[in-house]
Amino acid sequence: MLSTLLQLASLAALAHGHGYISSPPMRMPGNATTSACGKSVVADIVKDKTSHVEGLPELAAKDAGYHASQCNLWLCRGVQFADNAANVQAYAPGQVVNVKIALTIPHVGSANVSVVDTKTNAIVGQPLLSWPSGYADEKQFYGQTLPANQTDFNVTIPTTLDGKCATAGECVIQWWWYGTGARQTYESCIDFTVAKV
Ligand SMILES: *[C@@H]1O[C@H](CO)[C@@H](O)[C@H](O)[C@H]1NC(C)=O
Ligand SMILES: *[C@@H]1O[C@H](CO)[C@@H](O)[C@H](O)[C@H]1NC(C)=O
Ligand SMILES: *[C@@H]1O[C@H](CO)[C@@H](O)[C@H](O)[C@H]1NC(C)=O
Ligand SMILES: *[C@@H]1O[C@H](CO)[C@@H](O)[C@H](O)[C@H]1NC(C)=O
Ligand SMILES: [Cu+2]
Repeated sequence: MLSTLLQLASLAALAHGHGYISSPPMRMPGNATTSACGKSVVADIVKDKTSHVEGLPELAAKDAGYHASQCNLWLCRGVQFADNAANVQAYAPGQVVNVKIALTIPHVGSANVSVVDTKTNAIVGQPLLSWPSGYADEKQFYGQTLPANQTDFNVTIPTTLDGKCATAGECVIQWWWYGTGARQTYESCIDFTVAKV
C-alpha cells in the first residue's frame, strides 16, 4: 500500500512539469550544483527539468550538502555556472537570439526574459521581453491558441553593456515565469558572454 502510494506520488511529481528553455542549451545541474545545493535539489531538477522553485528551499534545508551561501535557488534554481561551462554562448551587442521554451503545463501569470547579474541576482537594464500578465494562459494553451511568441521568440542582446557580461558566468539570460494561481516560479538560464566593442 505504502509503496503504491509512493509510486503514485512519484508519477504525479514527474507528470507535474511546466517549462524550461529548450534552446539554446539551459544550465543543467552537475557536480558543482551538488556541492552547492545538495543532492536533493539536483535530483529534483534532473527528474523534472520543468520543475518550479517553490518546494526546493524546504528540500534543500534538509540536505547536509546544501550551502545557502553558495546556492541561490531564486536564480537559475541554484544551478551553478561550472556545470554549464561547456555551453557558453558568445554573442555580439545587438545580436538577435532565438529562444525556444518547452511549455508542458500552463499556469497563467507573468513572465520576463532578462539579462541577470549572477552576483546580485538583479536584472541588468530592462527585461529583454516582458509579459506583465497573460503568459501561459490555460484557456489559450488547451484551446491551442497560445500565441506562438510565448514559446518561440527573439531577444536582442543589449548594445549598452559596455564590458559587463564579458566574462563567462558573470551574467545569464534568465527566462522567469510566475504562475499566479498556482503560485509557482520557473527559472531557466542561458550562459553567455558579450565582448566589449
Ligand atoms: C561527479 O562526481 C561523481 C561522483 O563523485 C564522479 O564520479 C564524476 O566523475 C564527477 N563528474 C565530473 C564531471 O567531475
Ligand atoms: C522579472 O523577472 C524577475 C526575476 O529575474 C522577477 O523578480 C520580476 O518580478 C519579474 N518582473 C516582471 C514584471 O515580471
Ligand atoms: C505575440 O503574438 C500576438 C498574436 O498571437 C500579438 O498580438 C502580439 O503583439 C505578439 N507580441 C510580440 C511581443 O510580438
Ligand atoms: C527571429 O529572427 C530571425 C532572424 O532575424 C527570423 O528569421 C525569425 O523569423 C525570428 N523569429 C521569430 C519567432 O520572430
Ligand atoms: Cu503546476
